Amino acid sequence: MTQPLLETAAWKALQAHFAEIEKKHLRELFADDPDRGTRLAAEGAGLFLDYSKNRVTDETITLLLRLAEERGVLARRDAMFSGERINITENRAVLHVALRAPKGSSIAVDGQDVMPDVHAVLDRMAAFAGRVRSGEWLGHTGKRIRNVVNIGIGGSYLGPEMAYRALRSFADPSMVFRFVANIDGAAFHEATQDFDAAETLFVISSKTFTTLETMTNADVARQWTLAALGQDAAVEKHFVAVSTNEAGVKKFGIDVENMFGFWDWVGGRYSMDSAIGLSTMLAIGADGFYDMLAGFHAMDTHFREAPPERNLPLLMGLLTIWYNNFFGAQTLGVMPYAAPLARFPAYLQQLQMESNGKHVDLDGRVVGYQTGPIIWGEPGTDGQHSFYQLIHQGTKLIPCDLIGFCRPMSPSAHQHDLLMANLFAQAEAMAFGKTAVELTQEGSPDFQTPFRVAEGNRPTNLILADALTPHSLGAMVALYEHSVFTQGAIWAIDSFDQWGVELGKVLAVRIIPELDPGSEPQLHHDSSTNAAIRRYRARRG
Ligand code: G6Q
Repeated sequence: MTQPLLETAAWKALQAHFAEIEKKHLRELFADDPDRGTRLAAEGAGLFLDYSKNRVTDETITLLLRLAEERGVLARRDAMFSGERINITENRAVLHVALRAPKGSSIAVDGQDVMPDVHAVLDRMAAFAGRVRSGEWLGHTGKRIRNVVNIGIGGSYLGPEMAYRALRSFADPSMVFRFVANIDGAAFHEATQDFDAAETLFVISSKTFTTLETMTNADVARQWTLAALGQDAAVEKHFVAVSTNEAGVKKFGIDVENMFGFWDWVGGRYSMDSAIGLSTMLAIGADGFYDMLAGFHAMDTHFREAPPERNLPLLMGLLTIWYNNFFGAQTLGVMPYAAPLARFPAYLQQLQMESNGKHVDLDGRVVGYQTGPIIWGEPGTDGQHSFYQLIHQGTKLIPCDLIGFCRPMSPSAHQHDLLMANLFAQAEAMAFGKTAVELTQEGSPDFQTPFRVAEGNRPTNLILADALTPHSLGAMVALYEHSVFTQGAIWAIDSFDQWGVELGKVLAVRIIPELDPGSEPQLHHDSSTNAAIRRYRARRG
């Protein structure tokens, strides 16, 4: 039995320390400690983290690191890297770190080295991607593949879509990539309406190959292809699968030669660097994909080897605990100052909320403390013109991660300076705000002053990389993966299962036949659900 979190010495010390820190303003912390802006920073895997604009002192960090030690975070990290079955509720190893370990390394699950299989799949993916990109792989009618549609949902969708958008400037511009997740037929229709089936490849991405949304969309895709190309044989040239379920793939009619596998020790939300990343590799090529894996691996190595006080994921995870459990912050904002990272907050939403949205600890006890925060965000500067108002002057504390890149993501260096000026200004405004005295000095009319006061003391992490590249994207995703890991280890929860998702997967199945127009079902739900189903049946046309 793990010691209950709230009874640990480090937790109690943090509680006492919090009572002091809570009253301190970042203005005071900076005034008393002029070096903190350079001292409270760390670097790893090409990423720079400035955490000085957090409501912490050196003592806070020492106490948080002591908490990590007392909770055995680093021992659990080592257990994960060595292939132990740390996902106890599913009795599985958690080895996404093996997906990006270089050739020649060895990582064993139950005494079996998994690395030869990992690289065998990567080699097959690279060969396939090379054939499609070069035009050697042709569609059923002999046309070159120009369009790729990834059909998958959740962990089999968010990573590939996020990565494609982020790395579009590295992608083959002669090919179009789309992503279909939603079971709403409108999603498939919208993604394919301007496509020629003869030039379109579907990548059916599903770990289980049973997920209702994905299997429904895959069937629709097959009908759409056959309606245009006429023959069953077309499936072979226009469908490939990414899955762990060989039997399911065969049953669907995809040749297992065109199936790319992965393993039960890869969680869905940790799978964008497995074969689930096939669409990413088709877009940016095998070299680009390997570069992304190298970025992931560099952060893995940093997490394993950097001393705790300079360990980026460890520090970020602990800061999340600090706000979540001591300040009572309910949410964490992630604002990438990079338009190509538009889907990064959504990606992190799943990574964090599915991993740490748990209410029971590893011993099966209901936790008596808050676990995973709500993650949300939009790219800067867009968010500044909508919800930042609440961050600056509302009543809620919202710690934010602000992410930026030193080199422009477009030919316009000037625009990039404007973007980054906004990032730096927002971090400054959130920390230091605007006092009544400053406003008066600036000529603010007295009647307006109280409304214009911005209290400040809003904490931020600044994450900077030199450029948005496959490598830095990989490092950034791994940074958040290991921060999520750190939080889960402190809370002593299983960050790698998802029983709530499994529940959702079965609920709709009972209602589907009740919506069948030809049936007269006896409804046995609650009165609200019964009424909603009846209304829908009567009005759907
Ligand atoms: C991820 C979750 C979930 C999963 C989807 C798709 O960690 O388990 O988001 O990825 O439900 O599942 P399949 O890949 O099996 O279709």
